[in-house]
Amino acid sequence: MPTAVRNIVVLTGAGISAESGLDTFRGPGGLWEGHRVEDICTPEALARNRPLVLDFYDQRRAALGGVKPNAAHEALARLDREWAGDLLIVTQNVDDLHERAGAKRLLHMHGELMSALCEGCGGRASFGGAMLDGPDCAVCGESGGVRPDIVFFGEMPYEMDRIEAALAEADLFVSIGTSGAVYPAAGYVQMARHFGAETLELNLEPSAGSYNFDESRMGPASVLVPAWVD
Ligand code: BJW
Repeated sequence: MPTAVRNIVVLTGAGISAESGLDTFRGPGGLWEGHRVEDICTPEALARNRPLVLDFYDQRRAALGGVKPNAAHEALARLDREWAGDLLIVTQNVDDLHERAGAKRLLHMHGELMSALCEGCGGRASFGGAMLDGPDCAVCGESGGVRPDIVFFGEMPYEMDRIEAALAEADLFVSIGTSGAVYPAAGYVQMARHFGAETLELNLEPSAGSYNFDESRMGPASVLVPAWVD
């Protein structure tokens, strides 16, 4: 790590959880194989076929019980514990592997599988069951309007102000395991550069925006992330 670095923003995507056994979204064997994204991951799809969407996320929530954090999540948790400067880990992932590894300075910009969102009151509450069973909102008590706390296409990601403030102060921006196909996260490398940060990509293969990074290292996250952190 260069000595001038004090404030770090880390962006993670599905690739960091791939070696834990969770499928990525794009490419062969991706999560949406067999599902068209527009059938699952939009507010319109939820309105059109609520049971299909609830079942898709119920299955993914259940699958979390069978996986565990890998060396890349653990290395970032170690960085979180030991880094004296500012650090923000922004994950696009809806799994809970960063927090299970022990990361604290973390936010989930695309929501969380283990959380429920009430369409009535807007309340968010941790949730570990099956939504197809028809849960009540833990905040307002109403039934029928609880949905996965997931940011669908066309919806505003969480904590945009906090992320952009951290990017404006960052000395180093590191992107791990993301294809750079989905905005606004795909634009963070340019934003960080604009504010003067160095930029580093750690990914299995060059992402869509690879040319925006000062440095790109290619390989599995379980190898590259510990090598970068330690
Ligand atoms: C490894 C590895 C290993 C594998 N080690 N690496 C036209 C132009 C620009 C934007 C738009 C547009 N039309 C519409 C938009 C906006 C839209 C968008 O970006 N669409 C694109 C498809 C073009 N975005 C939105 O709608 C967002 N909201 C929004 O924009 O609000 C308005 C706004 C306005 C102004 C400012 C700010 C906001 C919302 C996006 C919501 C995304 N939701 C999802 C689903 C989450 C729930 C779920 O899990 O089901 O989030 S989509 C899906 O993609 C998921 C992911 O978080 C996201 C990113 O995917 P990710 O993580 O990059 O995974 P992959 O599979 O793509 O890549 C994995 C990578 O890992 C690969 O590169 C592999 O090589 C690598 N890898 N194994 C290291 N072992």
